[in-house]
Amino acid sequence: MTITRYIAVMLCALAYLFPSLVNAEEHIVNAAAREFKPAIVYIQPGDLVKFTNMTSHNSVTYLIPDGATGWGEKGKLAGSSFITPTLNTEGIYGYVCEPHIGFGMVGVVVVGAVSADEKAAMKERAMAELQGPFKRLIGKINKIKPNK
Ligand SMILES: [Cu+2]
Repeated sequence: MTITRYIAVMLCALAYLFPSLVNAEEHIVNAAAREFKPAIVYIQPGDLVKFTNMTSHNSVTYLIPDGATGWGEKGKLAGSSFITPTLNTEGIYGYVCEPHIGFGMVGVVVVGAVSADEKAAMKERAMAELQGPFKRLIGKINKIKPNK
């Protein structure tokens, strides 16, 4: 077996064993003047989100599903663009732009399938845990369309 063929076979095996490495999709959210566009994105487990135009903004999760890992660093601007880690845990992720939270610059990422009950549970958590302008995330959670 030539080395080229060996490498080709190994790559096919890797793609078969770890489909998320191959199929991971990058979803773009643009930071407009005072809002994220789109403010609600639906992605698949293993995908990630890239925030663009972030020079004067940040993106920090304030609500994440149980067992999930969020993103962003509190109190710090994101730089020109910012890419989340691979999002593997299904559920609703609520994030805010801290400098513009007063303008309602918040968004949600829905990973995988979310039921109406899960949406309601996350809304309840948001109402219990979030303070002041951070409660603006509740409005975005309200607009999520359950998909299971
Ligand atoms: Cu902002």
